[in-house]
Amino acid sequence: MLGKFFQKPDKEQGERVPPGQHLAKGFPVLTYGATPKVNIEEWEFRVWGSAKPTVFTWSDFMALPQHEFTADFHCVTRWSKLDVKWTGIKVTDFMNLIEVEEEAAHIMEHCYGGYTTNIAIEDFIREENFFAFQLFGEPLPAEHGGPLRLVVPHLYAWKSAKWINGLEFLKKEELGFWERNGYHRRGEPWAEERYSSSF
Ligand SMILES: Nc1nc2c(c(=O)[nH]1)N[C@H]1C(S)=C(S)[C@@H](COP(=O)(O)O)O[C@H]1N2
Ligand SMILES: [Mo]
Repeated sequence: MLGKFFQKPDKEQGERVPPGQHLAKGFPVLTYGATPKVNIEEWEFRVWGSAKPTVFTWSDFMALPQHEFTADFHCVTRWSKLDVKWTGIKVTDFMNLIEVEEEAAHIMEHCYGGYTTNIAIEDFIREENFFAFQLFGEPLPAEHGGPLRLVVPHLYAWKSAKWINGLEFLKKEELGFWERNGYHRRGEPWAEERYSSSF
């Protein structure tokens, strides 16, 4: 295995690779099911649940400030990729557009294709989280989540929903697709929160 699919990190990089992870060669694609094809004219993003129901278009998103982000990416299947370069919109800038009820404590991320993953609001509204629409200066390829995906660098990458199209605000935590199938509810890579202890 080592050699063909993984690179040995140098010392400085090694300190950035969480326990039990190896550096991937290239940027693997990890999708459960088919890659949805979404065109930007029909693309919509919805907010509902414990928040004022609102629908956003592609141009609503593109009107927000755009930034470049460099982030490390850790998949629970044990590969990591350091220094991924994205262009996107800060989650905190998007949050200024919506009205969330005070009792909301959790979010279900929804996607074209039906994938879901849950996240606590405090993990979602971090300054370094973003919605990405470019990868290494090119439009985000469909297999990596284009036209738009979420990136949450401090959690395992299954929380970084590809083809994201909605946020459902929840008063109580509910589990998303992988979390119902045994993955950890939070998924912090440095603590190796890989699987739920009840599995
Ligand atoms: N909609 C959707 N988002 C998803 C997934 C998926 O199957 N569907 N897989 C997750 C997992 S397990 C990982 S590791 C990353 C992989 O992102 P990549 O394919 O761009 O490397 O996307 C996450 N987001
Ligand atoms: Mo993953």
